[in-house]
Amino acid sequence: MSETAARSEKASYDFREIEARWLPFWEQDGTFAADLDDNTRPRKYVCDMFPYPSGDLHMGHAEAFAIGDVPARYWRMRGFNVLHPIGWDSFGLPAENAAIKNNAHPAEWTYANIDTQAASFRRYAISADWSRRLHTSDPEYYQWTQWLFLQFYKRGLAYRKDSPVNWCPSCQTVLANEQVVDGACERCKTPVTKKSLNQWYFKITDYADRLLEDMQQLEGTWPERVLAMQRNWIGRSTGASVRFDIADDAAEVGPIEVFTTRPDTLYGVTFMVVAADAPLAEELVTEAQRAELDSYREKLKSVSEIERQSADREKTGVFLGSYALHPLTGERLPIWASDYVLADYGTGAVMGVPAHDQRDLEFALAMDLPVTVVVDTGEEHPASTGTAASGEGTAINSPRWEGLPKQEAIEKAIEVFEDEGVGRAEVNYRLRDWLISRQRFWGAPIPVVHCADCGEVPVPEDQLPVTLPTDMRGEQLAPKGKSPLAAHAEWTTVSCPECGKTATRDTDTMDTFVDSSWYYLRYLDPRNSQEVFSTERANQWLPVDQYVGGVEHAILHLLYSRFFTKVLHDMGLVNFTEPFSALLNQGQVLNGGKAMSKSLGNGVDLGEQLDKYGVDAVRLTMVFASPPEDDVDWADVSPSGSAKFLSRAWRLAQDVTSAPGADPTAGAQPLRAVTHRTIADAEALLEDRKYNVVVARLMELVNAARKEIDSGAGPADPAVREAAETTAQLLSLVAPYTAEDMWALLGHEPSVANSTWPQVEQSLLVEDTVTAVVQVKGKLRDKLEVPADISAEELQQRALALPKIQRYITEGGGVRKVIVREPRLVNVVTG
Ligand code: ANZ
Ligand code: ZN
Repeated sequence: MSETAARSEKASYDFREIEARWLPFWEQDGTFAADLDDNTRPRKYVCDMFPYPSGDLHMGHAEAFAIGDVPARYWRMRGFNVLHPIGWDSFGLPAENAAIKNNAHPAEWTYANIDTQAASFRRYAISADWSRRLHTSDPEYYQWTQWLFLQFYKRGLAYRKDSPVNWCPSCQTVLANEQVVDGACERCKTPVTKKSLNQWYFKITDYADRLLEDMQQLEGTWPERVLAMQRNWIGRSTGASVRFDIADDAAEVGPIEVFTTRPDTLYGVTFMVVAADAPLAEELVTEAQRAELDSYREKLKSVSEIERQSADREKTGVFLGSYALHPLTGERLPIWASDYVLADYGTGAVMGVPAHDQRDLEFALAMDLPVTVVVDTGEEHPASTGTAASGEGTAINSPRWEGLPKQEAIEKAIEVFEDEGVGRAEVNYRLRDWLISRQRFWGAPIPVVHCADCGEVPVPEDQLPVTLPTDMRGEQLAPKGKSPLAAHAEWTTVSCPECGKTATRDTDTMDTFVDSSWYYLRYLDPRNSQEVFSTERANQWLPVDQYVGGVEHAILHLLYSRFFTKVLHDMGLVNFTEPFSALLNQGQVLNGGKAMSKSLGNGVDLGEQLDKYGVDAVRLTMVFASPPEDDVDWADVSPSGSAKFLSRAWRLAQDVTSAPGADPTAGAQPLRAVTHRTIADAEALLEDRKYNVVVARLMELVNAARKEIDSGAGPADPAVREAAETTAQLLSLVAPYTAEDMWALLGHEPSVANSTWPQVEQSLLVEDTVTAVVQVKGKLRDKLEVPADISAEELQQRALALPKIQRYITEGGGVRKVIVREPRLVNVVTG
């Protein structure tokens, strides 16, 4: 049936009617379901970072998903077999807190929110394949999260250890370093304390080097700042480790190993410092000094990690009473304990080189320790200026590498260490192992059983999933310093998989970052109950061609996903080593220059915007506002302007009177040139992800077509049809409802999303040119043909390159000034 016939001729643009017409069509048609077994077309995988079901969709989702839909729809029209799935990251604390408050089970809140978001997503008309929808809190999903844990465990990549952890006294849970912001819990803002707990870790440090090196694959397709953040987080330092024996009065302890990036400063060591909260401090302290150390350590407990690391903090410490021996001179060096040395970096001990390290200098000045200069940097004596001499220079007072410049001195020092057997070259990383256990309910239970006889026993794979109990609710989920699961005797009590005796389940659940480290693989095979995913499909479809999401995930989520992919690669499950070939970080949606927030009262409700302006106008506004990477300030944009443009575009389709298939070559050539120039430019702009410019160009095309209808050849001109069809196709990338309706009005079968991208006619692309004149000192000297839209820089460059003009310049004594009036005039002032 032709849609055109069914409608009155004078109908006006009504987004509600259009939305109601097409949403059911796409759903019934299954327009966006991917056929993964179709090997006839090249593949593209577009993945949006999946949402957390915190409530309904918000403006940030609206922006991210509008942006991610552009390449997905574009590639589809270009003939690719496009996979564009959707799912939910549905484990996590908020569900649990809501359950406690409302005397419910976390699943109730979670799945209710997912339903709400799913309805909004459908209305928002993302070209998503709903048949592969997944939720990380479904047992069908977390069974495989647990299975992956077991594989990590088998490979020695999952282990337990006691360690001081960040503890939020209010959430009653462990926090990863990155969940501690300014010394407080990221979620509830309570100051974080330290607590020693037995915790599960993933050994991501084994992959530190590969995580760094493989970034070469991402150069140019990931934002440079994200790569820089990853690099910093991994924090590779090269240097040496050096061994210091303990002086004879305490010979049964030690030696102390230190990591240093400046082995060339060894002769400048005047003291040693160990982390006050490390076991080493306790080993090294003499009886006489023990009480002092204890009281220092007590005070330290209330100091946050951030404070400890802040550079301008006053240095404090305790002399431990013992001495180390300088490995080359044998000199006795006092050993101190201080909080500026971190227990979990390097070896937790440093050699104090106050002349060349600022922190050591401050410590030496505070404790009245000697400052020995061993690199001549030309700077004044650090003890008198308070500033360490950290610049380049040559070694002095350093018998074994006297006179060598810094880099050579470093190399020589390492050689000497190796010869003397006191040290060696070493690489150190800031990256720590990934603490994955949480003492919370709403996560994937760690599939391990603890048996009095057998110890730690992994749950056999055929007993997965270890499901969460469904009969806990409300107060039963409240944090009590250990996992709420520990209180469920029936759940925790099991027979040991190895010996059959009564044993207990591990009651910790996994960090939700574990769930999100592999979901992009599960999308290929979300209902597979036999394996985690199909290797064959994964190798066909991944790496993801375009990953889209917020820069707040620039470090952890991406690092963990990269780590998972490498482990899966090593297990032989995938043949690639990076999960995401290209990454796009969309900007934030602001209102009045600030992030939207409840406390500022500047929030904008997405639902209201959609009701008022329509889905397409909101989507178009998001994409048109700025390049995708930049922020969008909702106070500065005009969704009503977008709605007007959409109605203008739509009217084109309504006005066209030529029949489908009419030959455009008979139509108005200038309009055809605009149409084809728009298509050609759009292709380049889309590859370049300048989606906002595509919209701007589309607006020009609509204007040109309107002009042709109103004051040119009129609505029967087949060139007008061509322009309107092109508009519908390009517009479908951002405003799918309007575009689909236009497509139907133009007499085509739906869906425009599956239409073939228009072919550019090269012959129509010849540029408009103009003649520019070049003057030297006001006299006409030469002319040249240039594109009408040439830039001032380009015009100047071309003019100055003319041989004639160069001659006049040389004769005139060189260029003094150039005046450019693009595209028609360049005047060179010489002398
Ligand atoms: C002596 C020295 C002399 C150092 C000098 C620097 C300059 P990055 O680059 O961050 O890896 N260090 C080592 N372990 C530490 C710890 N647990 N807590 C605090 N500081 C520690 O830093 C390595 C440098 O940081 C090491 O090199 C050590 O100080 C210090 F002119 O050793 B250096
Ligand atoms: Zn046992």
